[in-house]
Amino acid sequence: MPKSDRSAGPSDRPDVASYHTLIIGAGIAGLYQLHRLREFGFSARIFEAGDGVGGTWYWNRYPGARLDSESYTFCYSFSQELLDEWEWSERFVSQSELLSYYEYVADKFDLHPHIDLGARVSSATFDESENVWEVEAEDGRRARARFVITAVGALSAPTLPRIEGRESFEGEAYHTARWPHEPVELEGKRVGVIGTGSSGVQMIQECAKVAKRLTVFQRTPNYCMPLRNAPIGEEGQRRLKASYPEIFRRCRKTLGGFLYESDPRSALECTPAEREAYWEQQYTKPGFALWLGNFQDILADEEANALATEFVVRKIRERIDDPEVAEKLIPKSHGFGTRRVPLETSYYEVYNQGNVELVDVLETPIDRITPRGVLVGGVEYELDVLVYATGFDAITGALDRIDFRGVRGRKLKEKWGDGPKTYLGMTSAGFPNLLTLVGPHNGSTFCNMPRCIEQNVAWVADLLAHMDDKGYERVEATEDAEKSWTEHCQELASMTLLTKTDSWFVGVNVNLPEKKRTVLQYMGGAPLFEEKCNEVAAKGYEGFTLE
Ligand code: NA7
Repeated sequence: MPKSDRSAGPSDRPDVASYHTLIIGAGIAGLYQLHRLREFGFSARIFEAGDGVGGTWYWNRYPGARLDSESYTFCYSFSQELLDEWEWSERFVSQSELLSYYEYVADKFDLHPHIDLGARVSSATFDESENVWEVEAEDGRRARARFVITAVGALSAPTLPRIEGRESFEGEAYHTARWPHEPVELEGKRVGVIGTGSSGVQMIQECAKVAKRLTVFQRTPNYCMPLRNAPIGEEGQRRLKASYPEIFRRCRKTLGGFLYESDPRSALECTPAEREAYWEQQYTKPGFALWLGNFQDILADEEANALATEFVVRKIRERIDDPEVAEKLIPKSHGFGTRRVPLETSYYEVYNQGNVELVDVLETPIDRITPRGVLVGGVEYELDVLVYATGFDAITGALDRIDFRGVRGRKLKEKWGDGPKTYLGMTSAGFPNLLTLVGPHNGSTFCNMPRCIEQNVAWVADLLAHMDDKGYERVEATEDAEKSWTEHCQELASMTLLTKTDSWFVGVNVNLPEKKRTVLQYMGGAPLFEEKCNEVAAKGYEGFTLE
């Protein structure tokens, strides 16, 4: 139960501000965690690296940046007032609209006075004598807190390619996740994009509309599917608001926290005509309908996956005029849905335009970046603007960039050197009072983020309230609980084709050759994850030592 007289935090020291909880990050997770803890009466503060709130949606402001989740499944569900007040203009809104939403949320719940902006946390050290974390930001700002909750995002540590000559480029160069706040002029320019993941695909289709010449440097093609965006009119708003309870109820039951549920049939048991009819039906639906609403075995069985892949390949081929270009755009190294499926509106048609050229850098790798452009197989592509849509050090990257020191000064990064070891994807033995929202092995890493974030946040707040009620100052996962959770995550991962394919899902990143292939996600689905977390809480936080 919320209380207004919760403990303020560890004993004050005159030189450092002291809080019950210090949250790192003011994105979707951090904002809600701050609100929830404040509702519970705890003193809490956020250190946020950016100069504004919104996390991922603050940083990713490249042209075309847009939701791939339906806006009305991506919003917070915890406040009826907020649901009533806010109106989404489109089924899949743009980054700017989403960012306005987070700013509105921060204002509405009076969160700004509790957020330090421009405070990029560099270290967090656990003081065992007092059971307190000492947190420091790069600019020297410090805080002491009983608990640290990380809300640093799963895709927030961008990576740049390790290509010779990168620094020598004399034009403008930007990573999609570090796009400038000022408008970047692309009209009439010679633009190059390296990377064809979700960010690259969104960027490319916008850029192709205005660039004089767009050169796409593609390593691995992806199976991109139609987004099918649409405006939400007045009648749509009314219906949407009336259906929020049903929307959230349905999302809570599906594996990925979306409205799409896989079909219980096996693709292999259906006749070719039945399969085709089902796929055609799913293909006309928006978003991830075909990916996450497919036959139950297409992401587990190679034969079933090959059939679905054939269907998707046909759909892609139909949209590209030049068969040679089409061949290059069709993935050969993996089956449909085994990597994150980028969503698009005009992506394939872009390659029918005279101002767009596709350069296959898998066939002929980039030699180097030159002052004037990109050199591939001895051909120099001259550019005014070079865009790196080259992805992230996923899931563990943002945590690794903070020097976490737990019991006896142990470094989290070193502990996780061979892959993360966690209990419930929210805690790690040897790091008491440290809670990771959307951390590795957490249900939210393969989920429609806000749906699972709300579960994470509520569970963590309940744990802290329980500790406060009982007078506990320290919570730590046991080694045994951590071992069995980590093994459980590995076992679940072995059942899906997603972990057999190279992608950020399994920590494979061409720009981070030192990062080991590992299980980063919880693949049991959101409902099972929530059930496990609730079970642990119901058993008095089984698997934790509370002192
Ligand atoms: P992704 O999906 O990791 O995509 C990165 C892209 O950049 C991908 O096509 C990479 O090719 C390519 N890349 C990376 N480094 C290089 C080098 N050195 N040379 C050529 N090409 C390179 O990142 P996104 O930002 O698009 O999306 C991340 C997630 O954000 C997405 O899944 C959604 O969940 C939202 P590769 O595949 O490694 O061959």
